[in-house]
Formats: sequence, C-alpha cells, structure tokens
Amino acid sequence: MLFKRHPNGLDLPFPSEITPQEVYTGRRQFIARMAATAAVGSGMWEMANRDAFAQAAPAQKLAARANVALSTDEKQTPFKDAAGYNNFYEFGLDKGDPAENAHTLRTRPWTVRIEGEVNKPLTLDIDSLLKLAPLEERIYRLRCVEGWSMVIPWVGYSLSNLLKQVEPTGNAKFVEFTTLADRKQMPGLRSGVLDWPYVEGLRIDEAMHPLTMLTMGMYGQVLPNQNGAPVRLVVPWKYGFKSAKSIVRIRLVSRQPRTAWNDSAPREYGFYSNVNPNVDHPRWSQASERRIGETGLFQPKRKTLMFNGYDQVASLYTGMDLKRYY
Ligand SMILES: Nc1nc2c(c(=O)[nH]1)N[C@H]1C(S)=C(S)[C@@H](COP(=O)(O)O)O[C@H]1N2
Ligand SMILES: [Mo]
Repeated sequence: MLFKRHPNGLDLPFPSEITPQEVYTGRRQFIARMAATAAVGSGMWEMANRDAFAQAAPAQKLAARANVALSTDEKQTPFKDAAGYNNFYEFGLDKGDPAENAHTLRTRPWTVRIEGEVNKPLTLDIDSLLKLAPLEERIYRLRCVEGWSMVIPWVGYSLSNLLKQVEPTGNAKFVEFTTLADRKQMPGLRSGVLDWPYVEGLRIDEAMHPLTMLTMGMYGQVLPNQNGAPVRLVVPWKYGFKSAKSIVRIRLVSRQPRTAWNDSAPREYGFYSNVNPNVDHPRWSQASERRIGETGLFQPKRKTLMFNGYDQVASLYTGMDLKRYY
C-alpha cells in the first residue's frame, strides 16, 4: 500500500480538532463530508473496523496479579479499540494501518540487550523477561499527544526490576530505548516521517519510578503486534510517544539521549513530554482530550489532568520549569 506523507508527524486529523468545524459548517453537512472522505481517526473509523478483529486467531493468555493500587477504576477502553486504533509508524501512518500491517512482525525469537553504564550488561530473550519479575496487571490511562486517550489494562512489571539487575553505574543518568527497525518486517520504514530506528529516552529517576512499566501484554494476553509486541514501555504520565514499542535495546547513558520525535520536530515534541494541560502543543491545545471507544464523535471532551492524573510523579520535577522543559 501507499503511505501518506504527513510532513509534521503526529498531527493526523483527529476528532478533537474537528469540533469547531462542526459548529460552523453545520452538523448535517459535516457528517456528509466526514463520510465522503472516509476519515480515519474518528468514530466512523471505529465502526468501519469492528469486523477486522473478529477472525483474529486467539492470542496467548498471560496471567497476572491485579495491582489495584496503581490502577485506575475508570471504564476500560474496549479491546478492539485499543488494538485497532494505533500509532506505530513503522507499520503506517493511519490509525488502522498497524492492525492491518503488523502481522509481518516476528516477535519470536526476540532479544533485548541492556548495556551502557552498567556493571552487568545482559541480553535477555522474551521468556526470560516474562520470568524476571511477577507479572502485574495495571489499568493505566494513556494520553496521546494528539489529544485522545484510552484506559488499558497492561501486563508487565516496573522497569526498575530489570534496571536493578544490570547494576547501573554512578554515571547512568539517562536511559535510551531503541526499537526494532527492519525494512523486511516493517513497511512503514519506507516513509521518511522519522529517522529510524524509533528512539526514546527517560531520565534515570523517571525510568526507576514504580509507575514506569515494562510491558509484555494487555487485556490478559500477550501484546498484539500493533501494540508493540513482544515488549514495550508504558510511561503513563507522559504523552504516548514516550512509550516505545517493540524494544530491542536499553542503554544506560551519562547524557540526555536524542529522541526520534524531538529530532523530527524539536519545538513540538520535547524530551520530557509530561502530560500538561497548561503547556499547549504549538499547533493545538492540550487542555482536553477525547476518550477513544467510550464516547461518540460529538461527545464533550474530558479535561486533561496534570501528569495525566499521576500526581505521585510531581516530586520528580520539583523546581523545574515545565514550560521550558516540555
Ligand atoms: N516504535 C514505536 N513506538 C511507538 C510509536 C511508534 O510510532 N513507533 N508511537 C507512539 C505513540 S504516538 C503512541 S500514542 C503509543 C500508542 O500505543 P498504543 O497503540 O498501544 O495505544 O505508542 C507509542 N510508541
Ligand atoms: Mo501518541
């Protein structure tokens, strides 16, 4: 298939930007135009793609103990939305592309190399990762920088379990995450939207925070490929793009690593990218969000919460100007 080129990256049309237009165009006309353009990233997308998952093979179950203390009690996003409305640019730029294309990703055998400023570098395969610490289910909010959110029951454990095993040296100040970039498996690499591989990073105290999750599953089963199988990061107080998918290398480093989104549009995507309703994206407000799956296209939006509601991380940023370090 052909990939559309979105020159500015994470700015595909999505419903939170549609509402004002709906108001001045008139709802009738607006609906007709939405249908005519068969817009993705909308309630109509959700309707059109319901059936795509009906025939999917049953996924491997992943048992986990519920971590109630770290879970929200908000209504979970339906699985079909969480596994059907994705950002995974290695498999295409539209929300339905990863679900359609990611079957070519080979998730076994798979290894993750943990190296850099550590006393005990390690290479672990997926089975070793699954056994490294007790698996927990944590229901987290995920807030995409584009203005939508989901509530997803992830399966994994705190990344700190893994980082402690490799014994970070005193020089380990940041952690860099590199994800798979294989043209044979990932048709989206043909698009020049990012400088592959997708790289993300955290400060070491952010990476060691108990909320930061190394994730192998969701909804009680192994991750669907489009959600970042076989292993990804989930950092719930940051915009979704910090939660790198399909990780192959974790490197502890002394200096702040470059990141793919920051390289591509530095004014728009900072290194920190904490969810913050008071710091707008240069091209749109971050004050509110649309909850995928739960709400219809014309449903009022929700207020976005500071740190996505995860107040327990506030102390990591004491004294920091979060407008400057966005
Ligand atoms: N490797 C890789 N990881 C990625 C992305 C990507 O394009 N490539 N997209 C990010 C973005 S923008 C979001 S919002 C989340 C989406 O995760 P989900 O599809 O599981 O909801 O994945 C993040 N991780
Ligand atoms: Mo995102």
